[in-house]
Amino acid sequence: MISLSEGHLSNSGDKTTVEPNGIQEEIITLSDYYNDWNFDVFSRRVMSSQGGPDPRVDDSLLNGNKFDNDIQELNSRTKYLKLHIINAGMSGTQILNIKDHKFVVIETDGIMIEPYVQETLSLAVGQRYTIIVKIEDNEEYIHIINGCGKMMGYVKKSMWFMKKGKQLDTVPMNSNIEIKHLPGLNKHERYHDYLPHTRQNLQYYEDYIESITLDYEYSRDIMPEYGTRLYLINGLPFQEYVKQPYKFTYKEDVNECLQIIINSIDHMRHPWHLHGFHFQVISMGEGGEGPLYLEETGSPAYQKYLDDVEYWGNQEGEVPMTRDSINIPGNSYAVIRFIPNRPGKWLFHCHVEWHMGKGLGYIIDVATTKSTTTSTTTSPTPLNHSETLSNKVTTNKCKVIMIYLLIMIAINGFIYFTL
Ligand SMILES: [Cu+2]
Repeated sequence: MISLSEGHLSNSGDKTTVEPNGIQEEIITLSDYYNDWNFDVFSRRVMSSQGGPDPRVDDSLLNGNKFDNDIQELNSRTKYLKLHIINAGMSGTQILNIKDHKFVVIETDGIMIEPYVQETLSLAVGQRYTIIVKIEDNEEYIHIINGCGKMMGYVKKSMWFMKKGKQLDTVPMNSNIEIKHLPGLNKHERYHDYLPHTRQNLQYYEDYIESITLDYEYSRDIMPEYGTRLYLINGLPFQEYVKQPYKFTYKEDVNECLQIIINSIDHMRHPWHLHGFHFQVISMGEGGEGPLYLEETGSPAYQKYLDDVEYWGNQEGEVPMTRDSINIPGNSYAVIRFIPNRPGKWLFHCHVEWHMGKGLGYIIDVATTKSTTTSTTTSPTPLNHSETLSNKVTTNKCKVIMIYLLIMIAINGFIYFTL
């Protein structure tokens, strides 16, 4: 059995050299599943007048199929299983455990990290990881346990990597495994632990030129323009930011950093994803701290933010967790920083597709300039809704559905051409 302990691999004393010819590389995609076509779920349930943001999850998929106990071959000479794991679902957080094995996480959302040992992985929608599992000489199978989050509990599945000739009926099935009791299960983002590998020459973004605050909540009432309840960011749904994005002008000779404070005025976790950039996670709550406002210096959120800023200031040469997707707890906050140096309109949104359709998205419109002239950052101002209100509800719903469809086509295209 492998004697790794949780934490950074450099601290565990295991200095094994990995031989390239002993590595078996595989992809595992995890997804929630709905019996109805997602367009129907969205238009008939989520966007109806009584529709909620979380339709019932009917099942889960591992590598695109619904089978429980699916078997893949473990090559006879495999010494290390290298798994690229992707939560490609619509909504559910995915839990993944490899029975009786600790594994080493080496990559988060495309960023190589200092090897980190753990027992159970929690993947919010959109998150990606690469892990390494050591296979002992006498091992004939690896049992992967997966829990797909749904409103009450998990859809539980297993898959197996087995050496040729080994039969499923000869292994212990452990049907009494409880996902919530898996060892080392922790849904909080490990932003102090998943440190980018120093070879990538990244630097901690200590200063920022601009800080914006996004408060998000679910509207109390049905919004007449849309005929359903929507998520609002600073009082507006995503559909309004499509028309009026936040604008940022980046000066190429200054390397300016943008800070975003995301405040959850909501009881649920939401997986936020930024297009176009990796961001550094400076600080995050664990749930219940309440929102962070830089002028409210007595709040629990501000104290945690202050502790984290001091922490990173003392970490010589270390860079905070850097990725493009994080799971923000309810009644809490996150602080991210990045260099917005690519021109374009970039989506920043909850990766639960139902929530994005219901308004939980934002757009950052980046322009770049070579000069050091004054930047023209502008916060969105409320639009003239009297004009919007006069439009027919059906017109707005059609627009929402069209935006949703375009996003789904883009995501499916990405998955199709990259996997
Ligand atoms: Cu969400």
